[in-house]
Amino acid sequence: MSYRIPAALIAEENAGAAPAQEDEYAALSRKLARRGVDIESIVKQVASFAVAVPTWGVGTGGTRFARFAGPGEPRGVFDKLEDCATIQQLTRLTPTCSPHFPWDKVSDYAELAERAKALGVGFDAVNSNTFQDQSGQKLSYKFGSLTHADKAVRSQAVAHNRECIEIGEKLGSKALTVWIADGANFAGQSNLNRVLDWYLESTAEIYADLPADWRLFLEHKLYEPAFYSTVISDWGTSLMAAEALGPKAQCLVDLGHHAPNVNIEQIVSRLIRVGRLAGFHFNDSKYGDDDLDAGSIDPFRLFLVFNELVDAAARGAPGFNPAYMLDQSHNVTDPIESLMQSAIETARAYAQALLVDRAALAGAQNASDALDGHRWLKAGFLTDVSPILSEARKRGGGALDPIAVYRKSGYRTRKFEERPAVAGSTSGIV
Ligand code: RM4
Ligand code: MN
Ligand code: MN
Repeated sequence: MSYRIPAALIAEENAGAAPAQEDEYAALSRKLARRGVDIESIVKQVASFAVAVPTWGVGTGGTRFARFAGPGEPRGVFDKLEDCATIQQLTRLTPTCSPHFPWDKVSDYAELAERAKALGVGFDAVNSNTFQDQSGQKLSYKFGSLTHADKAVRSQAVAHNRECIEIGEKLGSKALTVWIADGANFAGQSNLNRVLDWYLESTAEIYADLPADWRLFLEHKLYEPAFYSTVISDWGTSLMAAEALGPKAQCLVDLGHHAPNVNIEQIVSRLIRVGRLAGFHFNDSKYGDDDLDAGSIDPFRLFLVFNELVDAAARGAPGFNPAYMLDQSHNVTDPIESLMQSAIETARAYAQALLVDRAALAGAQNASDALDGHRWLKAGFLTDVSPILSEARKRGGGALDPIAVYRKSGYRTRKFEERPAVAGSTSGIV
């Protein structure tokens, strides 16, 4: 039997932390009541918040220089599911995981779905991978996949995406996320117009195979691994493609995939406006696609994104149904700790955004009172919502302090014993 954190340990640790939690929760409750906010309604909304964990995130990540493997890393998707389940067990924020193929390929998907169910996790969007050559693959993606100059390569990439949909159906997924590395390192390497034609042609074939209740998430990225141009470089190109494909195609925003200083919350607002926001890959960044932990560099930006989301939900924006996922690479931390912390920081931004007095904010905006508008926003951002987050977790059966319980449990050491290293393990992104 593989080790799982005992419920008794969570209960015991929660009991020890309860007096401080109750005191701080009561104080915040009084503070919010003075603003006319019922803390219970915020706790309820936070309790129903969910963000998917990437299966590739529970292995230690790396850079193009090196990967420093951690102890007890998952050796395959069954181990990854266990780690995802542990994150959910302690945080109650991550009921699903987002698998990546062929990294998570198995011979029996019914068995995989059953194991996930037994562990209490479901499956979110499936991710295809045509940015690497897989062993035994006939044609190479070195010069592109869905937009390769050779039709045979494009067809092979389309077939892989179709296979991802088939697998996803067996797992209960409802969306396919497509991110391609296609692009150019040299001006003149490819025709900027023709590659987009090929992208639309290839994705139209994938789109035609989508089940009726599925969505196609198109993920843009400005650069890397292509450094002169990428085919789906920005939200404008992504939106063009989504509109050409049809209503089931939407644009996925990975927070790390933009030029420095771009106003991401405004992009989010625009995509919501046209009913094309697929959802997010949350992470944080200082320079590029750094894949750092959500909220670790610029929590204010994360808050501003959630401010747009809460505003859209409040006004009942048509077609608003974003999927939330994390997409991070953990190079210097225990990935389970990073993912727990990131899920909590994402929920924190949501709770802070819920606290913004929208009527007062609109009043300031309508009166052209710039500073007051900013102050109403900041009032949400500057509220320490930690007692709300802890309360929602505790009520859901999670831990008041997930990282403390995780460390105390010795989970990582147990997994180190249970998971002897296998040669050629592919955990993490390098
Ligand atoms: C890419 C992109 C994709 C992710 C891969 C691993 O930069 O963010 O979403 O699947 O990395
Ligand atoms: Mn991503
Ligand atoms: Mn990325």
